[in-house]
Amino acid sequence: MQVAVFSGAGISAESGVPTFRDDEVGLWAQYDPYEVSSIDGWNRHPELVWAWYLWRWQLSRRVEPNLGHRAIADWEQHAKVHVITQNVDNLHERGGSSTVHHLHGSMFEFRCADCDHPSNPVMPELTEPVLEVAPPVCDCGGLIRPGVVWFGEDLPDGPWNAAVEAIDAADVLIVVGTSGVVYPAASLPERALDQGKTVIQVNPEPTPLSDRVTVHLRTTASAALPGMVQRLPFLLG
Ligand code: BV8
Ligand code: ZN
Repeated sequence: MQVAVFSGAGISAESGVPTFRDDEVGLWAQYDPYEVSSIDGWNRHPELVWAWYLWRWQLSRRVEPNLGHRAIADWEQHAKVHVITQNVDNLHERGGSSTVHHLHGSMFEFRCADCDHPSNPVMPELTEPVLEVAPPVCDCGGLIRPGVVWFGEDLPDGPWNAAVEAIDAADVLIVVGTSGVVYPAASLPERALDQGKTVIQVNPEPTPLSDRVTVHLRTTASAALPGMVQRLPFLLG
């Protein structure tokens, strides 16, 4: 059996990572999230964007994978599992998943915004968020940026092609913790539905997919996913 999992910020929420649409508590609440996660925002005020990522990077290192991440990793004992994530944290990998496709990159990778040279910058230990921090500078003079895909940037071909292949090969798709509004990522569950596949959504709230999915479990990832591994064979008949 081949299982594909399509995840968003909601699966990291229970680990203590604010979702993308949470009202950012504190300093960046005054900014439109797209302002600090778009290529235009970076070009306008790199120090604001760098400080936001620095803070999120700090948060993500201090939290642990939750029961949802670990359940998805446990499924690998029963099926081939491809995790397709929009998240830029590394909680799926730390939760034990071995095949993770990061459609929107990773906040744990850095490169020069000008010459693309990979970078491993010395990151200051912040005890509290700081609104603006000057990004490190590459030897070429360019600014160091996080290895994430910002709004207005193309997705990386490798993870995208692997995700499409995983969707096409899957017997069942689990969509967990995403509001399903960001494209082209959000087109992947639609692709599975167009192919007539079983799609199970796990989300306490309705999403644009709710009317089309096979089953919408209106609950959290950590409540639904651990028990699902036993049910999957029955769901597939
Ligand atoms: C692209 C990385 C081609 C950064 C992210 C105008 C100009 C330019 C582009 C566009 C445009 N108009 C539209 C576009 C396309 C744009 C887009 O889709 N915009 C949307 C807003 C309409 N897309 C792009 O720009 C993409 N690139 O199109 O390239 C191109 C190139 C140039 C010009 C034009 C086009 C790139 C998009 C990638 C952006 N990067 N992240 C970072 O993370 O720091 S997006 C970011 O938000 C996330 O990665 C994620 O993908 C996205 C949505 O967040 P979610 O993960 O869904 O989280 P959210 O908070 O929204 O929802 C959480 C859900 O979890 C909720 O439903 C909640 O109920 C649920 N939940 C909460 N708790 C739990 C839970 N579920 C389960 N259990 C729980 N406990
Ligand atoms: Zn450079």
